[in-house]
Amino acid sequence: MRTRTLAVVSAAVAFAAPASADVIWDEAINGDLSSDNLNPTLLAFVPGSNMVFGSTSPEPELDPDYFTMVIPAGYELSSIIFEEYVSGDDQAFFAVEAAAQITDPFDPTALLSAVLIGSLPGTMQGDELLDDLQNPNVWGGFTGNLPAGTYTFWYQEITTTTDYGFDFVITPVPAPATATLAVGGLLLARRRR
Ligand SMILES: [Ca+2]
Ligand SMILES: [Ca+2]
Ligand SMILES: [Ca+2]
Repeated sequence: MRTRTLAVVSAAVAFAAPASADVIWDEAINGDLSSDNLNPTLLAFVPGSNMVFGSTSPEPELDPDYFTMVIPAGYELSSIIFEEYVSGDDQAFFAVEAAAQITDPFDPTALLSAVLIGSLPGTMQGDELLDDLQNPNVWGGFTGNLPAGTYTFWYQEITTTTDYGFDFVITPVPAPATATLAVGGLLLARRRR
């Protein structure tokens, strides 16, 4: 059984929290993730595992879920595991923009990547999703891990109620030869744990 541990949800203390398999947001506890594409929920992602659980429903009104992460210098998003997917439909929509918002839900131009997940092999519960965002079946794409920066994710299902969960894994960037003092400090703090 999965143990859901609520992590501190505050941008101010991001990366001060311990690195462990934390649930950083669970809609059953913390409430709905923002449905406003221009004002996503800012989640305090930490090095290591960051689990986000939620649900969407088309009724009484459509419930898109938008949330923003900030990856600091020296780190990268290296994995997104589809932890949970319970749906009456066979697929759901998942997208990311390299910004603190989803600029326009009706225009994919600003999106970094958009995919349909939950139906094809490799996009099912338990699967890695970063490779699908890199090589999307809907829009965009990118090469390699997501580097330091601000990203907003968008999850949506329009036909049925859906429970979902993601584990966003943030790891130090390899090859620290060019690391700054600040990054070195972060790495040192991580090694001490
Ligand atoms: Ca929502
Ligand atoms: Ca929701
Ligand atoms: Ca995959």
